[in-house]
Order: sequence, then C-alpha cells, then structure tokens
Amino acid sequence: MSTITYTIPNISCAHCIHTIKMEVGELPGIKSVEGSEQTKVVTIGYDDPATKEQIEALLAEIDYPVQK
Ligand SMILES: [Cu+2]
Repeated sequence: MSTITYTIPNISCAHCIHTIKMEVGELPGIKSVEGSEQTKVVTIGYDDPATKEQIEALLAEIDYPVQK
C-alpha cells in the first residue's frame, strides 16, 4: 500500500473531513482516509488501481484541491 499526505486549505470543519472520506473512499483501491480539520491535513492509503493523479483530480472536482 502507498500512502500520501495532502494539505487541503478548503477544509474548515469536521463535515469537510467526512465529505472527503466518503468521496475519496468510493474510488477503487482506496484503503484508508484519515484527516484533521485542525491541521487541514489528510492522509490517504491506496493500492492499484487508484493513483495519486486520480485522487488529486477527484479532490479538485469536489472543491477540496490539494495545496501544491
Ligand atoms: Cu466543513
């Protein structure tokens, strides 16, 4: 499993974390999604067929673009 950590500035409350968990969790290959509204940091564990490009594209699509 690969893990990737993102800072997502648009996270403002626990509901944002919940939305991200639900949406990202639906991608095939996602193993775990953990995050904190205090730090705005989300850590995602994934395996094939998920890719980080796909995860980043989905986050942008749901209005939680990652900080580059
Ligand atoms: Cu929120």
